[in-house]
Amino acid sequence: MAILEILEFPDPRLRTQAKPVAVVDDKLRQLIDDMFETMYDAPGVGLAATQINVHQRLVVIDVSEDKSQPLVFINPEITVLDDELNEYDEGCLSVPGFYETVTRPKRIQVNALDRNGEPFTLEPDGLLAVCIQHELDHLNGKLFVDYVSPVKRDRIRKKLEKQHRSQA
Ligand code: QAP
Ligand code: CO
Repeated sequence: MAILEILEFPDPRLRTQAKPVAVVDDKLRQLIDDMFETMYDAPGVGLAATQINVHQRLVVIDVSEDKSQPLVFINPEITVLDDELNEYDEGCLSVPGFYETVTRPKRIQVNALDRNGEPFTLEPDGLLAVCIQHELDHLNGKLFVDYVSPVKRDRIRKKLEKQHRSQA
């Protein structure tokens, strides 16, 4: 097990389009375990492979309070079920310290492969539905700050760049 480095906005590698996972093998399961360890350590509720600079379509999520509901999504696909929207104050391990309201479809269906390569379907609601959409955006090089005004996004970018400079 290992804790992996999480890329932070505005790192251009976060803009990479991830490629489908071709085979679900022990090497991938090792990566999945490391992603859970990294997410729980942060602590966070969701982590996409993009955030640890692995550009494959893989997401881990656990929205439970006690690490009791680890979920793995390999090659996830989302279908929006109706027109209803939902607002949520989102954060991101790649944008530490910043939260903004994002509007997304409320009801979705998710199709993905699990850690054994078996297909499954889920109709999540609440925070899980928000989180899956947020994480799938990462696989497409998109961040929650892309949904806020350019002025706010720039303010966040400048603050994080300043922090990164003082850390260097
Ligand atoms: C994505 O985000 C998410 O700013 C997962 O300083 C979040 O785990 C989807 C975190 C909310 C939907 C709703 C953020 C940790 C964790 C921070 C996270 C921070 C430390 C974020
Ligand atoms: Co995120």
